[in-house]
Amino acid sequence: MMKRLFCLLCLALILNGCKNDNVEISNENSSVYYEIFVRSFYDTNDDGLGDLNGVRAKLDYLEELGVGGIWLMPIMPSTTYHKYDVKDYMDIDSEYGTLEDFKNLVTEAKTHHIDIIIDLVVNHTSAQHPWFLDARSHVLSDTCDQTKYCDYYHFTSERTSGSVPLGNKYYEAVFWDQMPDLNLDNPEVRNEIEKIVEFWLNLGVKGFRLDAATHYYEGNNEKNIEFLSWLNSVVKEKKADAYLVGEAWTNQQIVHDYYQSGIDSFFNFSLGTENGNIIKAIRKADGASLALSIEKNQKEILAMNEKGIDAPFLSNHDNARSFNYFSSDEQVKLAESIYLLLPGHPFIYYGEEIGLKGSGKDENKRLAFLWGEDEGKCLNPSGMDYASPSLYTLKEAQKDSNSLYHTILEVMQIRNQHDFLHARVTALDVGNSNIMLMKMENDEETFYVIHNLGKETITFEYEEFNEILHQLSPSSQKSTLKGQTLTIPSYASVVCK
Ligand SMILES: [Ca+2]
Ligand SMILES: [Ca+2]
Repeated sequence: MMKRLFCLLCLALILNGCKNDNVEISNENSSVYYEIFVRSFYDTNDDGLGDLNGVRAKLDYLEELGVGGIWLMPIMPSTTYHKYDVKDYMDIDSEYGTLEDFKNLVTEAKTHHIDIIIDLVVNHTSAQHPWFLDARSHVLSDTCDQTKYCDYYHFTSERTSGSVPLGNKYYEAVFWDQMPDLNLDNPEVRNEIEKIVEFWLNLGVKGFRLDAATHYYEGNNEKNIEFLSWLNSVVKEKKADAYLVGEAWTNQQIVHDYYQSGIDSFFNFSLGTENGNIIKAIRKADGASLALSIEKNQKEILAMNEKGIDAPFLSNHDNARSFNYFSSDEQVKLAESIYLLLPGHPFIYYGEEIGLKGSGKDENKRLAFLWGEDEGKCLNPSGMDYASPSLYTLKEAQKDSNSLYHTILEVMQIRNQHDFLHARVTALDVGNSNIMLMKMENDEETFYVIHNLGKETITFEYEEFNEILHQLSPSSQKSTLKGQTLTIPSYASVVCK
């Protein structure tokens, strides 16, 4: 009974916090994905390595957080801790569990309204993949005419940039000699990829995160777009509502071109990461320019693909943790509320909600989630050298109502009450560059998202404001609307209609 009362109290607080009584807050329409490095998330068999059953064990947690999808970093058999070198595209790495575990995860995720997308790494395989092992032995015995697998890769007689020697030949391996690049021009390779995507779609995945999309054909964007178009048709033919998000880690103009492929989303690297527009805008207190860049970006995406969807994020497994970007807690919270209240599919990187830290070596960016209890605890990747990984554990963060965790939870609850996914953005100028004001329109409603990136409270008038729907403030000072005049404290956010 006590527990029940406590829960009701929590719910009342949450609803009150959102200033929207009688609204059931659910993740059912959430368009926010949560990126998980399975190895560092939650361990269920006490070997210190997170596993698929661990992800399943935390579906309640993720549903409560308000996410609607999970991106699982590579889960297929591999030789490395990160598993971006795949040895077998149709199985689960034994460190993470079994195909049975995967099926259970997908089934249970559905009951939590959570979709699963998995990392699809087809620029290269592992050098231990049977295709490459076969090719390798035929290259070494100069009998490539007796196998089809030499043509799965790029063997050359001359050294090229990104190639490594093997016998008297070279093979393309742009990332690492243990990651040979596939020959994506070979119809047999494309046929294999088709079988792989079919295999996972049949297991119930919503779609795929496409690793290294700018490297498919090194330095050839035109061919990359052609390959992505092909992959998009292959997937959508099998599952019309599949979701595909590409990693095209390059400048924004090129990313816009990639949208021609029909791939739903590409990660917005210009916006996120340590050098991205959100961080720059907060440092310069320039919300007006940020709003303009959001509007412009969306227009350019839609010009290339009318169904294109942005995929904003702050950080991921290849970048310094976003908590490292700022000196003040208020700025971190503001960054979260800026990107989590944008159109599209925002991606939270696991641990972001507890202020997990890490920069420098890749291992440091992929540290164990800190649940604050022994149960489920994972070992950090070996080789990491980051001293103090987190401000707090989840347990501590949940107890502290001022924690980043609570800010993110609140932002997610706000987001999930509106159709942010399909909102069209117009940047509005209020004559103060600290203010980021975006008009958002979807088929059902028009609303306004306002952030104050400045250090002072700002008061301004905007004729279309009627009512504050939701607000967030890092201080005890609240935003107010009198008539059409809004007063918004430093680093606060407001959603108005
Ligand atoms: Ca384990
Ligand atoms: Ca390649």
